[in-house]
Amino acid sequence: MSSRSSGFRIEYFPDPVSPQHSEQTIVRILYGARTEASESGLQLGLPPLGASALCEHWTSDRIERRGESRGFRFVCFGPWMFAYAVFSEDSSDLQSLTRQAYRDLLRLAREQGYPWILRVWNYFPDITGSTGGLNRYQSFCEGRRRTLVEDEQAAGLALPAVTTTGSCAPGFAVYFLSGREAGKSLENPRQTAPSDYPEHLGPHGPSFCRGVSHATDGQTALYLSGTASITGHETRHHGDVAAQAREILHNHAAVIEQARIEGATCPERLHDLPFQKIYLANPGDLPKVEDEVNSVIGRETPRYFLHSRLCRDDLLLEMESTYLHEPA
Ligand code: 3EB
Repeated sequence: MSSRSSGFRIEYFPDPVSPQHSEQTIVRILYGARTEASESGLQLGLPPLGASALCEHWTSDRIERRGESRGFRFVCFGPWMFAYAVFSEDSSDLQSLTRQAYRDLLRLAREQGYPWILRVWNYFPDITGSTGGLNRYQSFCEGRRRTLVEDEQAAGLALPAVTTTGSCAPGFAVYFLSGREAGKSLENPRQTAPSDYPEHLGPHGPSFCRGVSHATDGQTALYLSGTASITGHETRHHGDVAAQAREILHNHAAVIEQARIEGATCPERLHDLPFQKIYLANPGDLPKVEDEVNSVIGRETPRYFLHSRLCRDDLLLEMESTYLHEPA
């Protein structure tokens, strides 16, 4: 009997139980003090709360090739590709850097045969810092939009599920999962589609969607974007971190419901999400968030707290999750 799985897995290990790099390793992502990409994996300057480091380990029995191209390291496994890079801001402003990084990302994905960008994570420091007219998050959004929406090579691509938060160390980190086959972009009826955000939030709405469902080759996935306490386009529950956490879980439930309506394989309930990755602006808020999460979804779901900065000063936390399912 083979226990080989047809898809890929994501597991988390608190320090010091870091797993070794193996033939099945797609990537090891280490959350800690610095942001750096190397052959052995990706380090992100997002300090975990309650541990000195946290290792996220992606594995698959189907790794076919590994390579380096266009500034990214990539791994192809079955119908998926994972790639990561860290870019220095030394010689370019954030908007130009983002625009170029996304061009390279799209080219890489297309050249390798995995053109459908499903899920992207972006981290850079000082996310609400000023650059003159726009703040850094808005500059990032403009650079990303120039490529993802305005470039000819992006024509016809659906928007990915995304997390973009502020890190605590220099370096612009981007990692993503793309596919040979398209996913389905999902919105949340409780929230304005990001691309339709009003102009006071930035010259154009950010280029992402609330979630992506993807079914391919024996594995179905639901990727939930970084989700904040926003309904419509407005931040809710100013200064109340517990209420923000509750609103976020409500938003997750709404995206899951939307995925179900659109025919995707979904977790039955919020409790069935395998983990919650929680980006927290103020480390001191951890006990309150922990209590609130317990009261909404119970204690079972593993949760990983990362110290981060968020793209609006009034957002106290964001939460994301990924649901992977292989039919028996
Ligand atoms: C929001 O809902 C909160 O610009 O890539 C969440 C997920 C947020 C992704 C992005 C921003 C992004 O508007 C912020």
